[in-house]
Amino acid sequence: MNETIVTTCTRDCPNTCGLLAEIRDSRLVTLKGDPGHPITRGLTCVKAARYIKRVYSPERITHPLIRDRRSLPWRKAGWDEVLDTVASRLKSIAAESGPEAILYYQGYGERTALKLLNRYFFNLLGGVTTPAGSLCGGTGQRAQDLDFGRRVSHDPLDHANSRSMILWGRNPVSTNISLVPVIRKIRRRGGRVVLIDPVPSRSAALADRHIAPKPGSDAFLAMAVAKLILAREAEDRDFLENHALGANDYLRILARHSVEELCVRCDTAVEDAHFLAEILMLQKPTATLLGWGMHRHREAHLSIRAIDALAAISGNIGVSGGGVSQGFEEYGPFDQKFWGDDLNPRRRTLLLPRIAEEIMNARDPEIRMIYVTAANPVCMAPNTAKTIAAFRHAEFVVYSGHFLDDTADQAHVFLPATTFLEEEDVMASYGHNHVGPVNRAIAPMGECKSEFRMFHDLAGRFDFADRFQRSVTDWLHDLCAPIREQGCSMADLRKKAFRLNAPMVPFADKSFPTPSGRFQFMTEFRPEDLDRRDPAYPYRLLTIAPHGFICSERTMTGHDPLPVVTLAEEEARRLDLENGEDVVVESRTGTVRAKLAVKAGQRRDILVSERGGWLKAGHGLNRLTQDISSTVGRGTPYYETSVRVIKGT
Ligand SMILES: Nc1nc2c(c(=O)[nH]1)N[C@H]1C(S)=C(S)[C@@H](COP(=O)(O)OP(=O)(O)OC[C@H]3O[C@@H](n4cnc5c(=O)[nH]c(N)nc54)[C@H](O)[C@@H]3O)O[C@H]1N2
Ligand SMILES: Nc1nc2c(c(=O)[nH]1)N[C@H]1C(S)=C(S)[C@@H](COP(=O)(O)OP(=O)(O)OC[C@H]3O[C@@H](n4cnc5c(=O)[nH]c(N)nc54)[C@H](O)[C@@H]3O)O[C@H]1N2
Ligand code: SF4
Ligand SMILES: [Mo]
Repeated sequence: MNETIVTTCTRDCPNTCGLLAEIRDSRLVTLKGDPGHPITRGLTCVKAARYIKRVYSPERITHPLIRDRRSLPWRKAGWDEVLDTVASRLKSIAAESGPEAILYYQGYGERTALKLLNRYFFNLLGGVTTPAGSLCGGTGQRAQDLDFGRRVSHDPLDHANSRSMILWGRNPVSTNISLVPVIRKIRRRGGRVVLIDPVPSRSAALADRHIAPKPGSDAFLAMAVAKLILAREAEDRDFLENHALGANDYLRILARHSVEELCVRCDTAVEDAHFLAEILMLQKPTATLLGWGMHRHREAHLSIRAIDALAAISGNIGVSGGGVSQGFEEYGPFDQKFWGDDLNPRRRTLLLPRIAEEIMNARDPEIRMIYVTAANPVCMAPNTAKTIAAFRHAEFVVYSGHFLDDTADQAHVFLPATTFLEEEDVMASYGHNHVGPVNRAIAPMGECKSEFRMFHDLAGRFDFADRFQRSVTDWLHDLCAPIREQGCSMADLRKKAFRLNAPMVPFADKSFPTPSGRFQFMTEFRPEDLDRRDPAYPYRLLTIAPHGFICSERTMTGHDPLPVVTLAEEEARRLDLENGEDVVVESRTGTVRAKLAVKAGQRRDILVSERGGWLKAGHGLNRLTQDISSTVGRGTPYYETSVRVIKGT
């Protein structure tokens, strides 16, 4: 029998595509973009088709596993045995040491409506320790909160009104496919598109010009361009005088530096700054899209705030087709009281960017148990050696997921989770304003359970069972109350995506939820904060989004034997290294063996690689990264890591 199921991709991806899953004889045969979805418009990434292989992969774990010690091999077990074991550990540790001896670590793998209930479960348990901060976009979010009061982005549909676009550290060809046709249209209309990225990413081909500043130095470029606009008296005076706070302070900061000096500091040609200024003056409105790579620097807030300031000076705030857009709140449309955070006094949080140290240093109580869902921190958190030590410090680790990845290797129990194709749920997006249905396309593989079902069955072993054990339909009805209030019935939401009542153009009335009610310029800036260097380690390690995978969503067989690191031709020559040669990459934190790719036209001060390869497959680039926190926003400055490259042995 053939059937087509309308569903929504739940992967960690800003597109949150509407999908059509074609089922033949109960088997998933194709996954295509839904032509009826207003953002997807039938277009998805290469990873969508590949996901079918992941669902049916022979490496996928489709039955629960258990072991008494990490050194022992896994043993298959029934759900009753593993859930009994997990429940008894949760109970005994909470009774002996208090629930804060348990760390609940929820990753970025799947952020659906029902996933709110994971934390609800732990709050019913008494409230456990959770991470705070971000491995992803925390810095940018906080920086934009400071400027706008709240980070709110332009609806991607509003980019149809843009005359020009700046892709500021974003790589849509790999990470935001639905934006690609929008970008092409801007150029077809005669508008300019510029990519600003130290790396010549795949998206360079989309742009009229690729500007490659020194990593982490974008603030200087944004300031140079602002100065050029001011010099021509082309700034938006009305906005600066009537809708902004701190404009004069910011103009004074700009006055301290010349355009030439700023361009030297970001190692960009003055001509490139002129090119950007021309676009901002002559091709209004300009949409600026911030990527996530921008965040992964210690002082990233300064760059993001300088970019916001540039948009303000050039008259692009609160204007259709303009704006500085980064992303949306993927849990925003759901009723957040179901996190259950008000059930207990505030519980302990651990700083995510320094999670390993934080776990090891936690006292009263110590962290005795870690429960991981939809995450692979051993691979994806910074400083792998420390992360492994921290996981080993815990006496009991539960891992819920799909594959035996680096984090599963540190666990005592493996709970096999369904993929979104085996689930019923609702998904909102961090890349647009549509929520969509997650409809079950195929039956759960083997004995896999959705995370909701796991917590539902676990709850049955506790005295709060009746508060958790409700049907998926009832829970979704309640979780989606704010969506229903906007006029979308649950029946409609099962059929197709719904556009939330969110602004197309944020701040169109020029009022901002800041303390002053105005846009707030940054009023302090120390250039030396952005100029850190370590002469012994000359290259910034940029571990960017792979084209064919999302982060560590891979399998053992899906890896090259070694990670590939890309270096500029001139540097390879200087170091007497050849394309394809084995090399060793060293940082102050660790060492990784890799294969060298030599690239003409790449900046000389960077080493580029794809993030997410597994440690156990010989990759594990986070062995090199340092576990520090960003100055603002508790983000993780992965790209603050400097490395050197030497010949392999
Ligand atoms: N194919 C694929 N898609 C993905 C993902 C994936 O791994 N693979 N990951 C998902 C996730 S978790 C996220 S957060 C998003 C990320 O989506 P993007 O932000 O589009 O992708 P990134 O590769 O993280 O970063 C984008 C670019 O930022 C650049 N960059 C680094 N430092 C700087 C800087 O100082 N200044 C400037 N101007 N640019 C800089 C990098 O070189 C990189 O090319 O994509 C999501 N989608
Ligand atoms: N060096 C370096 N490190 C980085 C980054 C970088 O740029 N450089 N980027 C950072 C970024 S932006 C991010 S977002 C983080 C990501 O860090 P993580 O969230 O820890 O890692 P992912 O690799 O996205 O793994 C998500 C896992 O969730 C699983 N999963 C998917 N759906 C479900 C489900 O329903 N239930 C369960 N239980 N599991 C599910 C997937 O199979 C996958 O294994 O990594 C960060 N790490
Ligand atoms: S991974 Fe991203 S682009 Fe690919 S189908 Fe899913 S949401 Fe769409
Ligand atoms: Mo991310």
